[in-house]
Order: sequence, then structure tokens, then C-alpha cells
Amino acid sequence: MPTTPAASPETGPEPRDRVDVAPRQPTAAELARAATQAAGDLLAPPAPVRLADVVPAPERATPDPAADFTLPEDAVIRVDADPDARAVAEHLAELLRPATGYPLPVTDATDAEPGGPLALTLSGTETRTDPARGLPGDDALGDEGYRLDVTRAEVRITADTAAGLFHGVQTLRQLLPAAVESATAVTERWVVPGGTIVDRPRYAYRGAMLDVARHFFPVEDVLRVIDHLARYKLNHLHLHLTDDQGWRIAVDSWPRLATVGGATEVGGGPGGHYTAADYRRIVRHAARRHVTVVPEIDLPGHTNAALVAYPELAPGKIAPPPYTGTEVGFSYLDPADERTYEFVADVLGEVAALTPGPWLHLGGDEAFKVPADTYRGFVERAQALVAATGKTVVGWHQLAPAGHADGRVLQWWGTNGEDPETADAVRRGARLILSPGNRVYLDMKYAPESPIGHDWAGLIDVRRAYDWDPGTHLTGVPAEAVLGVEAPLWTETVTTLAEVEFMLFPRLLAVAELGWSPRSTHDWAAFRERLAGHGPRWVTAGITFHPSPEVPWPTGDGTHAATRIPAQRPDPDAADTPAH
Ligand code: TNX
Repeated sequence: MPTTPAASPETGPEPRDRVDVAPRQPTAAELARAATQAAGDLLAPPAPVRLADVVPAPERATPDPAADFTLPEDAVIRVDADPDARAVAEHLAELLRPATGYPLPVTDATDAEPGGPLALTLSGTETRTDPARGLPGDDALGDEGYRLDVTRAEVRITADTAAGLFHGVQTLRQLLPAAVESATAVTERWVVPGGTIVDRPRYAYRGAMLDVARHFFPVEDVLRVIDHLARYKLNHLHLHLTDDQGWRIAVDSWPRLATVGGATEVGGGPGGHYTAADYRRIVRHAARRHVTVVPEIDLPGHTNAALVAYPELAPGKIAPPPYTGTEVGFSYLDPADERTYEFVADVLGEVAALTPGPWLHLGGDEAFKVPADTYRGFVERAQALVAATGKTVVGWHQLAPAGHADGRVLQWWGTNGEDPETADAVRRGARLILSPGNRVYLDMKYAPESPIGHDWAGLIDVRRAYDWDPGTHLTGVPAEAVLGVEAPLWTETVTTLAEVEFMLFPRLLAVAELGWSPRSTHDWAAFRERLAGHGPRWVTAGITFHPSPEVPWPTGDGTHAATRIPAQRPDPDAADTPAH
């Protein structure tokens, strides 16, 4: 079985059958058991957190060991009278209350009462820049930056925006002992290491993608994934909402998309779809965490589910059978029929209306059966339909040959850094999100024995995901054209939330750091040390993860867990029940 088909930078891999890549999937119970076993070793009392241990690495951290802060039981959170800042303060209180058991009331900073020792302050200086165009001046915190001051008397987070305060809160969370992740009250000295952090992101776009089409994931799972992104200062969740195996978003004007097209998934399960209310819930949860949802309607290929629901859109007008396998590249909307463009306009219009963020992702990948000229014509019309909704086009880099549309962003997923067509589209004005398949495709296996995942783009353990530079990755693309990075998780082999987490953790942190931290902080040896401290946090929070042998996870006896990891991988022969 060829598991590594040749990929061309222009078209991506050839159509291929990926069904047999993962011969047997572990059950969620197996993954959870494996993670728990590994966790046993990680539950050593973690060393005190140091100011520089944060992931992603801050731009500047200046420790002051004489200034450690201890959270008192009667602490009050003081915040400026701004509704968005207030929401961040409430979020901080919700994060800290379960483990501390402290009441942590939130009060208005302008109240006459003397303030408590946790303060969130909007600096009042408007130093924003266009988020898509780079950093503000040297001293400005900008759209997402923050400053954290920890003294013996107080912890103060200052930012120009609520988003900046929110990121500062995530830093504070990481500076507290790992027990802060406990869902129930624990006895602990809640010490925050003293000093100052001044921090802001390298890139405006830092994301992950969840494919809810190959396997459907209920709203609750998506909300939890958003929480995971927010922890590590990722600010975009790309939802791959449609594919051959399922259509996952209700569209009023074409109701059978969801009811018929949504009723299938890989492996023959029941599938599912999000109602408008479900989708709004996802968007709201994300917005509260300063995460922007990027909906993708994959066109003109990857549309078998839509064609099952509406055969009038199919070339030849014949309904194809529902598809539950994992091949790609066989389906497409009839580009010669005007009805197709009415369909595209209706769908994009409804999805845009439900989406507060600026982006609409058109897909565009692997339309292997559509001739190049026809494809280009289709994409140009679809791009114009996106513009008519007021949104900005995002699409896989196969969109490159089509004419430029104002602001358009291409998502590059190739596996070698030479792609003249994409570089040319950049010269014509496109910006790029980098998702190199051989670095940040989170559906790739970690190692040959990984229980789930693909390997067509290679094996990706943590170092491989971390050790590259988005700013110089693609030949002929200037650093300024890079809007950011995104790690896609395709779900042909991923069926449960535990499996999603197993593929995200710990690689998601590598991507978060590439997206946020200045290049000057890039250092594998230091990163793996900082990463190690997060294992106990995930164990406490009940997050399933891959205990990578590349990371020196802490252990009780002071030795590194890594030496014992191989025995802790899920045992494929010890199945309870196969997932399929
Ligand atoms: C390629 S990446 C695809 C997806 C698959 C993925 C599996 C891209 C734009 N298309 O349809 O799910 O490979 O790794």
C-alpha cells in the first residue's frame, strides 16, 4: 500500500484511498487509559512555576524572585468599567474559583472600596494597528498584547484591548500551580512568580482547524476545542463544515443539505449537523474567548454530500450514492449550470450572516475532475460571491491561479517550500496562512505505532511540528505576506473528543508558539522543557495527550518519564470494542 503518494505543490496529493491507513482505531477508553497511565508518572508534585515557563514564550519576561505573590482567600478582582474587560474578569474568576474554592468577586475599579489584589486595566491608549498588517510601534501593546506585573502586593494585567487582557489572563493561569486546573477545590499555596512580562503576538492569525465533516463532533466538543485554543493564545478556529462524507451546517434555503447531506460520515456512523442556533452558540463561546470562527464551505470539489441532497447540482443531474470512505477528489458541483452559482450565493450568504468574523473559507482543494480553466472561472465567481457578503476570501492554496480578490488569503498546505504559483499569487496581493502538511497537519501520526492518523505527509512528533519558521518557509514569499499559521486536524481516523485531544496535544503548543512568540525565542531545547510542565496541567484538567518521548515530562523520582513511554502507548491488541 503506498502510504506516501507524491504530492505536487500545485495540486496536492493525487486521489488516493486512505481507508487502510489506520487499520484499527483505538477506542476512546484505550486512549484515555493510555494517557492516564502516562499521567501516573507525570503527577509528581510539579516544580514551582517560573516566570519564563509560559507557552507560547512571551516577548519579554523579567523575573523578580523577591516579588512572588500569594493569592489570598479574600482576593477581589478589580476591573475597568468596560463590558468586554468585565467579561475577561469574570472569565478569570471562573477559571480560578473551582480549584481555589475562593469566592473571587469581580468589582468595578472605580468603586470607592479599596481594590483587591488582582487588577485588570485597559491602558486607554489607542495604539491599534491593522491586525492583518503587523506589529504596532516598539512600546505599544497593540490589538492583542498585554503587560503583566507581579509584585508581593498585587497582580496587574494591563492591555489596550479586552483581547490583550484575555491573553494576559491565560498567562496568569499558567503561572499558578498546576493544581489550578482542578475542577474541585484543593489545598495549595497559590503562588505566582514575581516579575514583569511584556508580550504581544508575532502574527495576527493563529489557528487550528477541526474537520467536523469526516466525523461529526457535537457542539460541546467544539466548545472544548475552543477552550484549548484560547489557553495557548490561538485566536482562530477554522471549521471544515462540508465534505463528501457530510454537510454539517443547516442552510434554510437548501434544507436537504443538512437533513440528507448531514446524515452520513466516514465509517457509516449517523453523522449530524449544526442548526443555526448551534452554530451561534459556537461563535458566541469563541468570541468570549477572543477566538474568531472561520467557516469553510469546500467548493467546487469535496461536495458529494451536497450532491446526494440536491442532484440538480451534479454534473449529469444524477444523484451519487452517499459516501462514507476516505478517498478524495472525485466529486464536484456542475460548473456549467447557473443553478450552481445560485446555490453558492445562497449558502455563502446564509453562512456569512451567521458569522461575525471577517473570513469566509471557500475550500478549493483537490477538485481533480474539474479542468484548470473551468476551475479558475468557478473560483473567480465564488470569490466575487464572498465579496458580495462583505467577507474576505480564504481558500486552500489551489485557489492561487485564480484572479486576485481584495484581501484574499491563501492557506498553504504543501509539503515542500517551493510553490511558484502561490508565490505568484502573493505578488498579486494574496496573503498567506501557513499549514505545511509535513509540519502541522495534526492528522499525521506521531510515530509508526500511533494508533490513529495518516502518514502521507510524514510522521510528525513535537520537534518536527516546532522546528520551522513561518516567516521564511516558502521560497519567494516575503515575511510581510504571512498572516499567520494554522494547524488543521482532518478527522478521517479521528472519531471522539479524546482522540481529537490526543492529536492536538502536545503539537498544538508548537503551533501556538510559532504563531505568537518572537523568532528570537525559538529554541527547541528550551521549548521542550517549558512544554514538559504542561503535562501535569493536562492530567489535572482531564485532557488526553500523546506523552511524546521527545519531551522531558516531570516524574516523581526525578528521572524523565520519556524512558518509559513506549510501554505506555495504547496496546492495539487489548481492545475492548473496536471503534468501527
Ligand atoms: C488533504 S489538505 C485534504 C483533505 C484530507 C487530508 C488528509 C486538503 C486541503 N485536503 O481533504 O482530509 O489531506 O490528510
